[in-house]
Amino acid sequence: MRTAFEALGGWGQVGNLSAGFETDDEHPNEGGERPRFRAVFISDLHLGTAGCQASALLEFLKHHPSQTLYLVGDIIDGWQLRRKWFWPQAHNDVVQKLLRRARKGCRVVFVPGNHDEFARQFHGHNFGGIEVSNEAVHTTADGQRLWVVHGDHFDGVIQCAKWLAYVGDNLYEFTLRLNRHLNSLRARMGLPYWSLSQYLKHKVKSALNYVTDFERAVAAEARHKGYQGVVCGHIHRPEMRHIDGTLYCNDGDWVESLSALVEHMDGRLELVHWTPSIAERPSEPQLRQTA
Ligand SMILES: [Mn+2]
Repeated sequence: MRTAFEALGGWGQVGNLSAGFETDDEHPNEGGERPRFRAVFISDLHLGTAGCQASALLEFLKHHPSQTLYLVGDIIDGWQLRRKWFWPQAHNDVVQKLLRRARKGCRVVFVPGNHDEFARQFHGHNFGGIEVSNEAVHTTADGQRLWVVHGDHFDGVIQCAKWLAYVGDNLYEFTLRLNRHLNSLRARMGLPYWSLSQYLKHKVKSALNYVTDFERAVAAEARHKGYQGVVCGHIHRPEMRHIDGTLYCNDGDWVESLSALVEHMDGRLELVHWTPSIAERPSEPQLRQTA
């Protein structure tokens, strides 16, 4: 029979005693450090869909303990879950990890997006230490005030939301494959060659225009509201740059880009692209959900 000491991992307990923040229960010797970042911003996890890279996210969170964690929308994909229930263990682990983080003293702020808009009615409430707020303001160590918002409200402002279907290289590759099948079928039916990829290239171009328009619109609104910058998500396009003097940050997503925005202790902002360890990588790229 295993002793209680063995069951708790033996030597790992010592690490537990000294750890203040964000001790990882499974790996007590790994994550038991004080927060190394002032703030971490993540969005577009799309938990509840097959595209969500939950284990990579868990790894990332373990390596990025922070004082504040912003969940910038589309965390749980209510749209997909309503259609088809999909909830593997790893998705549970993410939710548990977030709750545990809040319990260990990290301020966790959830800014709902369009896929989890059901949470918007809980604005101002607190669930297990997680604050729900439809928008937030983050002040960096060097005094910059950043507006934190998911970004879907700008869909209505911008013409042509056709980009929705065209974001993501995997989808593009899939379309090229489809193109081959389609044209062999057309050939058998005696129809001339028709290039789906040409058609798509035109569409991708308008998708890129959409991205630029989105970025400009969000930055302009942040400026209009008197903020020095903005942190958003929604379009699954990680980015950090100044647009007409306003800092535009998009923390990306955990479906495609595996990216986050972090604020170092000195107020420096950085876009982090997470590379999952070999063991965590999915064997084959899948068709992923977008925005
Ligand atoms: Mn969204």
